[in-house]
Amino acid sequence: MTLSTSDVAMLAERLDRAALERRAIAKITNEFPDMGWDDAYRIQDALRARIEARGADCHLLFKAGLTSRAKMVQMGVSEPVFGFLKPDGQVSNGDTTPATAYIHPRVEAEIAVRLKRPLKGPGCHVGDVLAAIDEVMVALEIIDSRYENFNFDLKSVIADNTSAAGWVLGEPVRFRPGMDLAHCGIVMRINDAIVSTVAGSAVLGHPAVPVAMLANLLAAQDREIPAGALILTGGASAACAVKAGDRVDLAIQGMGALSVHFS
Ligand code: 0L1
Ligand code: MG
Repeated sequence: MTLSTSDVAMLAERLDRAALERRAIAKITNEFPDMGWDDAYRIQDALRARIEARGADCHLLFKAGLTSRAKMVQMGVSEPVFGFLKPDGQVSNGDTTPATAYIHPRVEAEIAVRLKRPLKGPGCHVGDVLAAIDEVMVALEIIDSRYENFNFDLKSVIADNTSAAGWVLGEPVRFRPGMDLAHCGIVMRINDAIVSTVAGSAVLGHPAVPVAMLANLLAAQDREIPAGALILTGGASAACAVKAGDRVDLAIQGMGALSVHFS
């Protein structure tokens, strides 16, 4: 830990303003190259506190990021990251969202899970996660790094709440024993052109893996993933840039489909 409490607050405010004003900024490690991993999550926590002070309740909304090999290669990193979703970032399935609501939006095909019981680490594993899942959903994450040209390192991106911006969910499907989240096919299309075809196993081998990792990360702060939590398990493919006029369709085998339009 190298950042003072006032630096953490200043950087959270900087990132919050950049998001509110849809303005890209330089990555924060340019100015604070020695900041630690815990500093990055301290800034993310301070950012969440600012957002919750405006009336948002984020305590059941989690996301994993950088979970697929394709995404890690795209961003030049080798580890997943974790953040939270903002309630007002949700776009209803089939709806239109203005491209101007974002700085430089990209979309990611994801599997979302909702838990029926809490998950607490350390030692949380895939079996615990599978026993705790109540529902699964097709999910599209709309990411929007607050950094110029998506140019960042892992610490900067954690502080920036892992580029979280928008999210779309399909209809919930009851999770049944034997439902195979690793081998389900995932197809994303933009304007009817297929932009990715992958399987759920692209997410760290199984989408339950990042959920277990999140529970174990939170345990270090004596926190847990509460019952009822929604978790976007991370992009199964590289992220695709979108612009006004684009329509995105996402289908996952056994889970259904969703669509969203950018105006
Ligand atoms: O959800 C994600 O995988 C995004 C993680 C942050 C990196 C990025 O902006 O692509
Ligand atoms: Mg994502």
